[in-house]
Amino acid sequence: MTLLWRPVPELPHVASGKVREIYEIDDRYLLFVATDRISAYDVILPDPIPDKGRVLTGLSLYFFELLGVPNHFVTTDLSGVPGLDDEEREDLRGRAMVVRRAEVVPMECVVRGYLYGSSWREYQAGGGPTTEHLPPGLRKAEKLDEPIFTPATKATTGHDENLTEAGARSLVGDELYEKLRDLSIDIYLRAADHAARRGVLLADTKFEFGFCDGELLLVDEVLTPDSSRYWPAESWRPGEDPPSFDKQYVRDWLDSVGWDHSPPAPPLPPDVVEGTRRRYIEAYERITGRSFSEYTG
Ligand code: Q0N
Repeated sequence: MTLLWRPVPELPHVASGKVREIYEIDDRYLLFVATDRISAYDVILPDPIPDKGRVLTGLSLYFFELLGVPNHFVTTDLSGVPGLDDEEREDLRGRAMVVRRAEVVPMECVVRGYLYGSSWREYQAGGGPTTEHLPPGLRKAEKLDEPIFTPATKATTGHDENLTEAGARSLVGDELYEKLRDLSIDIYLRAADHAARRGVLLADTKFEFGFCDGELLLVDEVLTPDSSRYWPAESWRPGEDPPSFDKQYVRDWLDSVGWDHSPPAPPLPPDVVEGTRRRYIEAYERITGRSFSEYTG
């Protein structure tokens, strides 16, 4: 079991997320790395969750293959990536993807099948950009009759900002808006159906798209617990807060020690790290129906 906190390949760094790192291989390819960092209540916790990055990458690979939608994934074989020593290659195994470099569309393509999170907050406050087409009288976490497309802008700092339909159309143009909406909803429906058969509800998810050689590609990570809200089907009740499949365990511990959600977060005891790791692995195994130890080899 190897840990990855801050990968440091000798490659130019392109972008950082809270938990992901992107490096440049050359003018056509990037190295997309999921680290073991974890955030809770929007704060990066001081301890990594071993194998979390592999769970996320394994889920992305599973869905890229299942969906059959044109995407940026090239290979997980790092033997052709220059500038890595053997130890770095081993640390990155299973959590790094070589991807095609694309021109990323500046809009997060969010699809929601349930009314929760920022959409629920808007709805409850009397309506907002993501709820403009919803009927009145819905409860928190209620299943929507049809999934809704609720795109957001990538805020460079702080939170993403939900767009109105008109705002999204003017950002990317009507033609691309309609293509991204239809494709995002179609992917959501297929993934939600797949997860539901395995006892997991896909409450909402976020996709990113890009253009490469004139082709529209699904980029970023897909349908991971970091880009999606997964709920155990048996604990979902309309009107209540369902537990997060992956993060509830660590959130409950953070709540139990009275942390006020302002950084830094307290260090995690080893049993909380291990319990959280188990939940991520369980999410992988439940959603894919595959064994995680087979994935990691
Ligand atoms: C890219 N992001 C934003 C880190 C990742 N295939 C690609 N080609 C060119 N650029 C990108 C990709 C991809 N994927 C995407 N940055 C660069 C995604 N961030 C969000 C925060 O975490």
